Amino acid sequence: MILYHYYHCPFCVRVRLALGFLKMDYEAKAFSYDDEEGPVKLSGKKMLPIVDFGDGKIMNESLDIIRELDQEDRLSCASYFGSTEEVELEERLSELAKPIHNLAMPHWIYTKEFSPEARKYFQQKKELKRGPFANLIKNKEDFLQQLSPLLEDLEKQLQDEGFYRSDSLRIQDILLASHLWGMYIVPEFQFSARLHAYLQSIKEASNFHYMDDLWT
Ligand SMILES: N[C@@H](CCC(=O)N[C@@H](CS)C(=O)NCC(=O)O)C(=O)O
Repeated sequence: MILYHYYHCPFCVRVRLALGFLKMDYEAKAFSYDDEEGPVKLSGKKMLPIVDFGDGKIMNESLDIIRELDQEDRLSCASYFGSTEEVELEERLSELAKPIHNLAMPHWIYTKEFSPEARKYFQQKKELKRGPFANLIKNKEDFLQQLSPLLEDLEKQLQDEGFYRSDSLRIQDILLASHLWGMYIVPEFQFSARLHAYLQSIKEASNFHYMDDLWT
């Protein structure tokens, strides 16, 4: 099985967390963000993650991939997909994603993942929707203020020394952690001790190393 991914991409991180938690063997191949041809050749569109299952099946869409991977329901996908909790969590994720992406994007492009060409490509594409990255940085306090109550509320949903409304790690935790992870890269931000402990416990259970292999 081969996972094609971008390091920073929360949807790709979802799949990496799931693969790690499920202890599945796979090869990870990162695309440069400005490589249009590579993803299109594999799946017909420039969108990652893509998983090549090795039996002729090639899939896009992080949630479809995770459902396919979690055949034994170790992430409790069966009770999550199609439930009111899915609707509620999707709403929470999209609220979180707005400030997180505005805060993280200008910093993602200076991680080792991005060549100068990939950085330019990403910035030009994202600025069409969000405006100049320089303004995102200038307005960072606003985004931090938007994020703060969302994180406070999220923290209230975590069980003592446990996970999101549960004692055990479930798909919900993978979806939350993959979006929150981007904030580790924002210099002006610090997670609360509880949220940091939550994310680290997911990292440990999923043997997740965000960008480690970029340095080997
Ligand atoms: N619904 C998709 C979303 C995936 C997605 O948005 N991927 C972004 C990276 S975070 C992408 O590949 N964008 C390519 C581009 O905009 O050039 C999923 O859940 O897998």
